[in-house]
Amino acid sequence: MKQLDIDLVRKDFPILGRRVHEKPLIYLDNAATSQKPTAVIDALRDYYTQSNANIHRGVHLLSEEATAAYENVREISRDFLGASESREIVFVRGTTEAINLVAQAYARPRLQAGDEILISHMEHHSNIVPWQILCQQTGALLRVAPITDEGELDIAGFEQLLGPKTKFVSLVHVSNALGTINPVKSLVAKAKAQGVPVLLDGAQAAPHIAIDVQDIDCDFYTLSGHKVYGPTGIGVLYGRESLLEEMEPYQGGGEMILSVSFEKTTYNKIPHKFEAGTPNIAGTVGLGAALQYVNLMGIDSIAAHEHELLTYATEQVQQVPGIKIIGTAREKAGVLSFVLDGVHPHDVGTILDQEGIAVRTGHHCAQPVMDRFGIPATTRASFAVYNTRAEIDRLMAALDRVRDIFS
Ligand code: 7TS
Repeated sequence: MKQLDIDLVRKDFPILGRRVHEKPLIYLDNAATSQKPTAVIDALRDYYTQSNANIHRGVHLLSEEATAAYENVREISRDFLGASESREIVFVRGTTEAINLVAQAYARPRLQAGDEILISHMEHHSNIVPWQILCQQTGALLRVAPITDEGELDIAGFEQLLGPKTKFVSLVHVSNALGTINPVKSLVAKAKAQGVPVLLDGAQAAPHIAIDVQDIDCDFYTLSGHKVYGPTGIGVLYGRESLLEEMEPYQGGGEMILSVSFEKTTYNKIPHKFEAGTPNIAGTVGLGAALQYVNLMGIDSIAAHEHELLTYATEQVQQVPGIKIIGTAREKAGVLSFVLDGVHPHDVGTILDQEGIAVRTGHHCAQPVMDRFGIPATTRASFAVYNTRAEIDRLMAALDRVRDIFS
């Protein structure tokens, strides 16, 4: 594993040079979206200045170049996720669309009233609401595995809910609100032992830890490009080949068909069957550049750096009187959520912003997590490869200022 030179890494991210309220930007809102390296920005620019064309249908050179670039990212994504076949990689808008696709195209035709879908109490809304919609459509029931006071999945509780009625399991790999890394391999094994397919929401895992879908043995896996240094509006759904083959299309339109007549339409092969219409070609090219950028640094080196930052920030925050960390799991990725006695998180966020520090405050689209801990919101600092200890020191100084103002 190589040791990263973070000063050099920071030079790859032009936005880190800007000032906010006359202070140097300290960007600690990476779980919402990460900043983009020059490699990604250049890939988008190069695509539009050199190769822009619609894909898969042109015989002209630009269309061939654009198609090759787009399909090459399928291969990069396959490799990034450890999938065996590039046709198991479906490009989508992001994790939200990926989960909705699986809920509607896989689960919906296979569920009956009384069947159960099992999720956990630490899911992002995008891994709750699509299943609630599905339950309304089918009469299936949503079951929610409990979490502990530390913010870990309660494994016994999960096992208890995993029963003969469970027809689908959908779990977050890394929690965006708590930072918890779930033991997905063993959870998948438990579900598979009962013949239940599993989707893993990898939106917060992809930027921080190595993923190998074959080793994990999940059936579906999702990521959002914009959280892993890529553009917005592009993400990946991995689906096990045999399941994708069985599934009906999600949306109809161009690209997803082989032939159309008013009497009979036949569908394209996977993965194109799930990519109706002109896709986000430029975004896909940008995603490829982002994943290659991550590969170049090494995901294990990124993880090690972020782990060190998290450990340091956790130690520092614990020394601030009146602060309580929400999410103290043994295995965590770079998320530090906390509440400060007597100060609303929005006020914390506003004062930090005045200091040039971008954090997120609120429920982080995980309201049930807030309910579980009996709080309306947290302040969340979330780390990326370009963050430094010095930035955490500035965060701590700014938190002192917050306490001075409110004392
Ligand atoms: N799942 C998890 C675990 C997430 O953190 C997010 C976004 C999503 C799904 C949805 O991803 P999208 O790209 O489709 O929007 N999380 C956050 C967040 O923590 N703050 O803003 C967005």
